[in-house]
Amino acid sequence: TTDAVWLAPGEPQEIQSDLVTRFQQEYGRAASGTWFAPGRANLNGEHIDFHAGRCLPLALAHGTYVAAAPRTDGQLRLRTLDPSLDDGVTMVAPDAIGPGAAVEATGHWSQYVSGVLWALRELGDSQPEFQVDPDFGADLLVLSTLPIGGGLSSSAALECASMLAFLALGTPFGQENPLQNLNAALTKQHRKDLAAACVRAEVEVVGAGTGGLDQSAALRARPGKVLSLDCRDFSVTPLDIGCILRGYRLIAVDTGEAHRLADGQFGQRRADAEAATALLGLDRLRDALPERPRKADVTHVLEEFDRLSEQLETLEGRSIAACRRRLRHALTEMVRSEKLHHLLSGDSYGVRHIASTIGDILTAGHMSMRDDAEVSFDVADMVVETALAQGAEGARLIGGGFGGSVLVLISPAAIPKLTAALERISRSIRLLDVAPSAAAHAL
Ligand code: GAF
Repeated sequence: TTDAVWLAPGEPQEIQSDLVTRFQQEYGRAASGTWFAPGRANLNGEHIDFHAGRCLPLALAHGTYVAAAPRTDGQLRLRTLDPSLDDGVTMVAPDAIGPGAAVEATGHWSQYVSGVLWALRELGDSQPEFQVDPDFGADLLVLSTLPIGGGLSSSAALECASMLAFLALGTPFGQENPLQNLNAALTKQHRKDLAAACVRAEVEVVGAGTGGLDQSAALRARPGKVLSLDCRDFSVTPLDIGCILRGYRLIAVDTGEAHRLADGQFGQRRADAEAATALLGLDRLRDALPERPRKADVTHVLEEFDRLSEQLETLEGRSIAACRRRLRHALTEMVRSEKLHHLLSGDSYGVRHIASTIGDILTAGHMSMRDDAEVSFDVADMVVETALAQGAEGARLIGGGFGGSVLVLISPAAIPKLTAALERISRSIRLLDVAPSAAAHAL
């Protein structure tokens, strides 16, 4: 037997120099620079960013590279080198940039890019340093080392790398801080604002119900750390995970089944949970639980839900039982996130103890994604079972679900058997080493 194949992140300098050469060939002009944004994994906190819950993402070394040069006719000229998406050059006219604009094919990848230019223009209206020249446009060439639609935030990586390119080439901020100077000039607050703008692009232009986890990870992650992201106010606490990574490895197993965030199922799950939230009389589900929630608090909220829904046939036309399951996923996921946050904030745990505790949280998260959120799928369930059978500390589906990747915490000694076993599940499986990496930057 052969082993499942590893997807390497590649050498950034080599990728950059290839991309710049391709840019010259494609557009007959030189690129002004190259920008990168990473994909992400997430230890816990799926489908709760839009409920103001806590997420614990970390940036991958894999991500999306954008080489770009400015134009003065307001147009975007775009091409991706990803074989699964490449359909030649796309031109986006100025009046096709923004919400509801007539982009030729709805859901086309170029919308993530044009949406970001629109969102930066909006941000620039209130922040003069980010004001984009009205005639600004750009040529972009895109290359990703992430599996597209692999649940590792390839969309947000594209948005965030494009955002930095537009910032660098089209704003006073970029002119004052050329090339790599941009990296040091970007404050934490800038990065927070830019992440929020990328969310607007995805929600208002692409029409996908993203909650901000992915863009925050791509723009605000720290090398060597997990980002504890409190989606009540999008504040972040970087937490050390040396305690897990000494003696263990985190691996993302891309199942090879691509998901599409803009399609209906993700939105349906979110709407079920929002209907339950509304029945509870809340704007944000996180407010149903105390600061440091426990299992008993979840039981209490579910009882309240049962009482309120007792006389109802449906909830906004939705099945009450299904809404209750979405509610239970979100609430238990919030409890797991808080537990993990406190676990990683303290230093009183032995390596083995903390690894097995975190592993248990991962696996419990998967069961909840499978049975309550109902966003898992056969291959992901098989990967989790296989990883556990091969001695992993824990494993779970990450991202929006309906395709995508499973995160596995495992000791290095167990990896060879795992990779051989995964290969028997599907030949499309790819493995990515999850090494907590840096946020989006200029190369
Ligand atoms: C997708 C969304 F874009 C995120 O905002 C988040 O909701 C995630 O699914 C699930 O946690 O990646």
